[in-house]
Amino acid sequence: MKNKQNFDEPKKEYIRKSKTFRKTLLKDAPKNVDNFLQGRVIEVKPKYYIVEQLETKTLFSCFAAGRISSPHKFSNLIACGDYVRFTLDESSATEQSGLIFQVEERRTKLSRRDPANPNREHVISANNSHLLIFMSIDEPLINLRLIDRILVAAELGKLEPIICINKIDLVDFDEISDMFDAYRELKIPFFPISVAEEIGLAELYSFIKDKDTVIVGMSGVGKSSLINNIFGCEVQRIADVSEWSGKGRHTTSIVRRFEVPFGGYLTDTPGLREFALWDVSKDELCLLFPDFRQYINDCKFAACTHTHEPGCSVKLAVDKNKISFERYQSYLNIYDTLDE
Ligand SMILES: Nc1nc2c(ncn2[C@@H]2O[C@H](COP(=O)(O)OP(=O)(O)OP(=O)(O)O)[C@@H](O)[C@H]2O)c(=O)[nH]1
Ligand SMILES: [Mg+2]
Ligand SMILES: [Zn+2]
Repeated sequence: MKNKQNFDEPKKEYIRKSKTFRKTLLKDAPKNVDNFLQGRVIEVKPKYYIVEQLETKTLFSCFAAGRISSPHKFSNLIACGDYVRFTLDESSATEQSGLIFQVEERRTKLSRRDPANPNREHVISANNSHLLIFMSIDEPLINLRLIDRILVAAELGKLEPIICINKIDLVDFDEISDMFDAYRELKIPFFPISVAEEIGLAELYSFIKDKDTVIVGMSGVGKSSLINNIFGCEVQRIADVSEWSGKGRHTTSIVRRFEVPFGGYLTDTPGLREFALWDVSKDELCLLFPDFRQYINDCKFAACTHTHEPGCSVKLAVDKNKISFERYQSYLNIYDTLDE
């Protein structure tokens, strides 16, 4: 059976209690899960999950069982995109309702430090192939620091990054296009677009066709507008730009995965308020900046942090414009926020 190796008998230490469904606390997690249904979480609601059964594509509303077997000790139990094992809930009045008992190991993930608890990981979406970093050039203003931070998260989560700059109808993009040269040099697929004016969309769509992409970005940049454009109707609510105040307005509040009409999948996510990296130390950060890698072994001090030391090859490369000044600012900015 598909993915069977991931559903061996649950190990005791990995069995965690779920917060959402304590009432059905089981004495033991089930030992034989072969008869369970296999599915993928396609939507995370505040109290339950929409799970698509793998074989039939039937949708079920599932709660987390009282105890769930999961290989992820430090993160949220269930994320959008997770492969799960579930049973039908026979006590439920509706047939399309189930209980999730197991979560499979995540192959890739978009994750950050849980804003509510610095000791925990918050996985926003799991098992996607690509990460679409979605920004607007203005309203809200482009944030290069955030792009670089999310690029590090892509590297950590084994996701292929794509960068998309929306709302180019608001500026003369040719004038400012060189501010993105560092990403072009890194060979990251780069798409300046305007959803409103339908500029650059064909190129973006042909790139994401047949891929499994999660979109991430600040609130108000136009993520849901893009999804609606793809479907040609309002599948996701969007907020009028005149209502948008720059902070605190979040139109999309749940993570939701869509099968797109031209092939492939797109996962819409709520706008980010903050994005702190999870599970990266100060000394490994430079390795997550691919444009720094060729310089880091030539520094005068073996333990160079590339922040202040004399004879630092990374700083020298910045001075000679071989490393982008903005990328280096992002490195310093992230470095400051990390634990030793
Ligand atoms: N000028 C301009 N406005 C746009 C463009 N695309 C989207 N907008 C507007 O930007 C505003 C926010 O769009 P949304 O699609 O709701 O943004 P979002 O990223 O989904 O926001 P959250 O759900 O809060 O994360 C809306 O008023 C859109 O009409 C564009 O290409 N140009
Ligand atoms: Mg949205
Ligand atoms: Zn150095």
